[in-house]
Amino acid sequence: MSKKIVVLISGNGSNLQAVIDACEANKINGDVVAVISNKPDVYGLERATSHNITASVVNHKSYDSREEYDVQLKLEIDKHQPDLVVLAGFMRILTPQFVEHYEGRMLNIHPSLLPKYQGLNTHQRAIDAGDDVHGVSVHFVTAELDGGPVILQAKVPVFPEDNCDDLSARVHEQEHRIYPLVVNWFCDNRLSMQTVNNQLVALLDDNILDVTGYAS
Ligand code: NHR
Ligand code: GAR
Repeated sequence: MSKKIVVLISGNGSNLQAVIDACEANKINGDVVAVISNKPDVYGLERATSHNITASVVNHKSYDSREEYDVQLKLEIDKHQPDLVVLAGFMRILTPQFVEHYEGRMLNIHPSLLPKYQGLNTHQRAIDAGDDVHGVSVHFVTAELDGGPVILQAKVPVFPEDNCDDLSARVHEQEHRIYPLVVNWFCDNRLSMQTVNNQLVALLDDNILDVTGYAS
């Protein structure tokens, strides 16, 4: 059975586009059934509508607390009964209750080689630290921010003359390759999150993925 995917965004939506394209090319056994943004008027919403995908906004500024916001967001998502929720540049921290509801079926792409540089401004932090390798991680979302089990990473070089935009562009290219691949694994029932020996891990074809992800 083809899986139903809801994608959450806050901006440009280039990762959303990569997932939509892979679905349309039958490289993912699933369909993006809805796109939801916490910010109005972002380009990712236009990408959705131009592919005849339902797009909506649940604006965080209209709610007094994160708890109230997450209740609304969950209602909007669950209208579509998704098998998988994909965070693609979604910029709001989610409450533990929300995360628990989608446990094992929510993915995020984070622009660093986790566990390095959790949180924001990852490219600048990698440059400031003088790293010569940087990259991107896809992980299951847990209550711990950017702390859920890593599934797959891709590495990129950092060159001495790089500024933040150069590095960000290099990472983006890899993001668009690895996110559809991981979404495809999930939709083919190959990927899960489980507790093994008291540790939360990502499993691909029943093999535990290393803490830094497959092929890292
Ligand atoms: N929520 C939970 N519970 N767990 C995760 O792993 C999450 C999450 C929500 C989003 C994406 C994450 C990233 O890949 C993500 C992972 C936003 C912030 C943040 O500080 C941090 C990490 C991520 C996303 N957001 C500010 C906030 O107050 C707002 C920043 C802004 O609007 O620009 O929510 O990096
Ligand atoms: C991506 O680089 C993604 O890794 C990052 O935001 C960008 C979204 O780009 N995510 C985060 O920083 C999450 N806090 P996109 O909107 O073009 O997909």
